[in-house]
Amino acid sequence: MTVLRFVLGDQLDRALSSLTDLDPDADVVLMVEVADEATYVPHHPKKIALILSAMRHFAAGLEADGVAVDYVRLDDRDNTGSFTGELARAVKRHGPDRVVVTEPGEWRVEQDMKAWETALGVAVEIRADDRFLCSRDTFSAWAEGRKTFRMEHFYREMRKRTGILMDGRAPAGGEWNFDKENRKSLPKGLRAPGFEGYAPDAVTEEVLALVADRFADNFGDLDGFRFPVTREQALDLLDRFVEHGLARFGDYQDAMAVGEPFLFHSLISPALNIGLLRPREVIERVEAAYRDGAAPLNAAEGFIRQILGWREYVRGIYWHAMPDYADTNAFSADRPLPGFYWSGETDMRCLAEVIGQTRREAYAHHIQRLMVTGCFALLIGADPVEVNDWYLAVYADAFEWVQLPNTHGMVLHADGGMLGSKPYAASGKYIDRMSDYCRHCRFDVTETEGENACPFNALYWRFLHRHGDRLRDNRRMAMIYRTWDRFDAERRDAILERAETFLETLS
Ligand code: FAD
Ligand code: DLZ
Ligand code: SF4
Repeated sequence: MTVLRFVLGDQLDRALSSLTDLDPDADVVLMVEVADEATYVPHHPKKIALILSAMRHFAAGLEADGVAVDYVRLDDRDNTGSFTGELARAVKRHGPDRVVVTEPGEWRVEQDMKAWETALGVAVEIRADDRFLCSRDTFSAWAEGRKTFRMEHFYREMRKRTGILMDGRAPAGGEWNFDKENRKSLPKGLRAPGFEGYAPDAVTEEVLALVADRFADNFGDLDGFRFPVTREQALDLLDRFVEHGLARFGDYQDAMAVGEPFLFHSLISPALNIGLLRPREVIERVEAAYRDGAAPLNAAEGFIRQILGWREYVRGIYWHAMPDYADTNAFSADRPLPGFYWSGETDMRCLAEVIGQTRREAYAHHIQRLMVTGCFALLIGADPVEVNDWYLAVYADAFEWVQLPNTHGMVLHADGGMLGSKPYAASGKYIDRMSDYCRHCRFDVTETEGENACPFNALYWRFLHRHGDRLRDNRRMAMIYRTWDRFDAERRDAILERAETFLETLS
């Protein structure tokens, strides 16, 4: 009795639900490199290299343990280019009694998966992905009957349910959230640990050559590839973060600085999202560091909230609200994404810095994604579909279950407030407070009108003005509308004119 166990490129975990009852004497593990997955958006070459290299290392590890792996390479002659086509060929090769898979991370792939049994004439068992701490059913039960969801409520439930960072029934330290302490800008002279990374071995070198050959025209540099591609390397990255980054993670979580792409962030998201690390082990490691006195509570709580809270929350929303979620566009935004998102060529230093770093590293930290590239897209009214495709393509950790709710929900508020209570709209003042970008910019962050004024400022007021019908009644925005209303008509007109003149330069 042969079971064909189909493992996808973001499921590289030996404890995966589809592998738990693997019989090495009878079963075959199928892994396939396919063109469809490499091209459904123009992924950053480092992201493609990461996934293919990690897949090849994972397959080699299984084989070393005596498991039969049927591995199809991207350049194999008869490769059909799709999951469905490759599974069909493998079913013919092996004649399995059944196929076992773990549910995928993207809705479009799940639709294909659900059709496999009928299309291929073989039993297909789809198992839940238990790498997450909140199952899809548990999230749906929590969401049932709520019109809007709030991460903070969900997060507290998760803390209580899992016992993570709890002292009995109370949150560790007496508070659920230490965010107020986590908004410091970077003091002069403080050095970040940097990211040394992992030198490519022969397997990765072969993948790099393939990616250079096939995806050279995609946005992004392949040079300097150093992501972890094995579980051992990913665990080492986690160790390094806990040792060198965690203690300061809380304080400087929102800070940004010229030439400092990583600061005190963990950089574990690509490894986490493809299965090389499990969220629970990451959280437990960080909680242990706090309990041992190696990290303060604001750092440990701030970090754990990102994984136990945000990461689980956005996944829950994704599966709860798809497929309609992808079409949401509450502000009817329809401006094409400016070309400089792909070229990096702009005088706005904040955007040039974040896009340049994204091109080099396939990485930007959360505040860069949210308050620089994200906030600008929100303020100009960029088309959510184009914004979405950009984020899905350019980051090594981007998979739709996590990227789409962050883009449509957190950044663009396209979902009308399902994920968050208000849009993260901000003027240049926020970027100036949290970074040194403005000091290196040709625009003046203190000005709102005139051609040298920071574009974020006038765009911010224009955004509020245009969407007053939706946002004025929001309690959290009342104060800012009072400020706008206090401006005299002449000033309001001058600001709106500055915004329109700037927008004309984008087309
Ligand atoms: P750290 O700052 O060290 O945080 C630790 C971990 O917390 C991350 O590795 C990640 O797993 C988790 N995390 C933090 N914030 C979030 C969040 N908002 N949602 C989900 N998980 C979170 N994250 C992705 O993993 N993939 C994406 O495609 C993605 N797209 C994003 C798009 C936008 C517009 C925004 C605003 C955020 C997006 N994020 C995404 C969330 C966040 O920016 C990244 O998880 C983080 O920058 C990864 O870097 P890090 O591992 O150094 O994170
Ligand atoms: C992103 C990606 C890429 C670039 N290539 C592959 C691949 O060749 N084979 C594979 O199994 N997975 C790949 N992936 C990850 C898939 O896109 C991901 O598994 C689905 O989107 C489901 O989350
Ligand atoms: Fe960005 Fe404005 Fe600051 Fe320039 S002045 S870096 S455009 S926020």
